[in-house]
Amino acid sequence: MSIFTINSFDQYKESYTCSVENPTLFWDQIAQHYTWFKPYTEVSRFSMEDADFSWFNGGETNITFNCLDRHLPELSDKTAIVFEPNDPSEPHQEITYGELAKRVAELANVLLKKGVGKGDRVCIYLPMIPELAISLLACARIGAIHSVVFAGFSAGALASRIDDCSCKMVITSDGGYRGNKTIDLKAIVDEALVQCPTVETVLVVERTKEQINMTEGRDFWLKNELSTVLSECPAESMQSEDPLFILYTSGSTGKPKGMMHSTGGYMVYVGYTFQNVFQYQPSDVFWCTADIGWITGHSYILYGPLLNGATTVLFEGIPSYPDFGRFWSVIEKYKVTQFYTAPTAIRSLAKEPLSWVEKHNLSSLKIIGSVGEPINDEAWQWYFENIGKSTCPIVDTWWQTETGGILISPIPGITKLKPTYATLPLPGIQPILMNAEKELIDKNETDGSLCIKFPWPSIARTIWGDHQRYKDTYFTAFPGYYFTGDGAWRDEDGYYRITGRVDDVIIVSGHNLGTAPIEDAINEHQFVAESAIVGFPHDIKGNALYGFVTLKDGIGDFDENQLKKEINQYVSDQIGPIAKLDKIQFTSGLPKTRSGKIMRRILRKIAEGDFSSFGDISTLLNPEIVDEIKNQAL
Ligand code: 7RM
Repeated sequence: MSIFTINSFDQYKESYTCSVENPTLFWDQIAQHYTWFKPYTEVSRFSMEDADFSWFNGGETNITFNCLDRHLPELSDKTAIVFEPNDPSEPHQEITYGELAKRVAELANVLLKKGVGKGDRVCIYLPMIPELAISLLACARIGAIHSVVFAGFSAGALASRIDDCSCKMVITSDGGYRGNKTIDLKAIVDEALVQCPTVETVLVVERTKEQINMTEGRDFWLKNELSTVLSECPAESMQSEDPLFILYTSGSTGKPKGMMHSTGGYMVYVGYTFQNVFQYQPSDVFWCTADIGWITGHSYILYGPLLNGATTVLFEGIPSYPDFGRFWSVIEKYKVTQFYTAPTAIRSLAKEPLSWVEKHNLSSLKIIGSVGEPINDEAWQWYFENIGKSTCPIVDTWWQTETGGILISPIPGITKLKPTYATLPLPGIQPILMNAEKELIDKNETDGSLCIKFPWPSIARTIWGDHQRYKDTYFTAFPGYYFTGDGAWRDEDGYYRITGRVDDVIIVSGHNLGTAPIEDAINEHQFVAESAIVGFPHDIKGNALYGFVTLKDGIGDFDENQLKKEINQYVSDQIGPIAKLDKIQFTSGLPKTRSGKIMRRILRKIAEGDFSSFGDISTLLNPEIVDEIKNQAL
């Protein structure tokens, strides 16, 4: 049997051992699963010191051939994409593999006609509509490099991303829907383009039919252009190392980093991990609730599912519209079998009455997943019991924009689960923990900085235009290893639990405290919805802990001081008295990035009493909360 699909724990161990002892053999076998126009002559070549990686050298392929053509004609009538619009009363769409192939070819021909070719950068700034998926694939079809910018970013954030990689074209829409709001995307693009001299053409998808400005000679309605082209477009033969896309990720400091991924390695790794982490079967309906504007959407809404001939749900809306039952109603509507979302969404829905869940039939679900942040125990249990009905395994998948695909995750039904643990590395992934002295820690039951010892096919190749920064950020802190920036705990079985970003570790009286376990303890309290811990300077302890806590809806009157005491009791019981909070501030929300991660750096400044400047908050979803928190700071 093919080793591509992991069917048992023994097979997992066998694959894992092979991947470590003979990575060339292992990845060669996995890569054989795909269609190569020209076979590769070398599996990989790399230097950790120079942050230089290449995979499947000499090989030529096209990821869209592997996503589309390879499945035709058998799957031409199978649904590739189910589009669920923001407004549930608007008809949904089911796009078959045959139709998707045609629409991708047509858009690819429009790109070619407008002078976009291999290696050119195309910025995609679209809501979660089918044209978004089609745009990425159309770029890949002709070898253009896509750079998707989440359609919630401001004109300034968009302009800097367009400029950084000098895009020749922007694909956008008149507007977009999100809950009961409409966003004037084209107006934002117009504002951004004042600062973007490299953009020659703007293609505009019609979505909201709102009045917009069209600049003569630059802006074109996509539907008019599509009527002028052929429905066939051969897949460009790409070198394995040719860039596939750039995706910007904002660190806590400095300008966003344009992480660049290349064709062959990304394809091989993402298809392999989709198959195994979600134990994909041909009749499944897979739903990842991320936006394609994030790496999770690139890898597990679009490329991973299509590489496996799967049906993938593309959801335009938000979890709270028209009501808090939306996710559960979509699962019921399409009989979703794998559901993949983020802890922030789980916590926000767990705050609401359970009746929203109970109204819907979720019996189609087989596997449920989590990604983006550590999932605390409270949220894990809620998700497991109420959504997974205590039968669906939870895959807590740890990975990054930089890693291209999932690195640490259970294989559902195969790896024994442990709540809040991402568990074990996937085949090909060699995690290690490093201590403060930069030594490798061999033993279990220890925490440290999480690094990866050996490259895997979908590791980012560079930061666009700044290889030095790539090296400095990921390959210098621990020479010879890839440094993830995350801290982790490894238990007695070798399972990994991600404890948060190491920048967020707080040293209290000489003890290193990760944020995740403390927040986990606080969230156990029945009144608490979410929490975030930061440190602030303290004369005696060096640092003390400051907690920002949001409460569940509808808890009525309560005694604040009593509740603070109870919260500290939970922390003391679970972590120890050392982790008790000096200050607890109740707030109606936490500052979050648009991808749902808590922006602790803002909270840290507030806790330190420094309200002068919060740096770049353009990626913040709810900037209004910053003032509220600041005004009520303790
Ligand atoms: C996929 C994604 C990456 C950072 C990463 C972690 C955190 C992601 C988990 C997680 C704990 C998880 N890419 N993170 N997944 N922490 N458990 N399962 O999120 O580039 O946007 O973020 O997200 O800190 O370094 S990302």
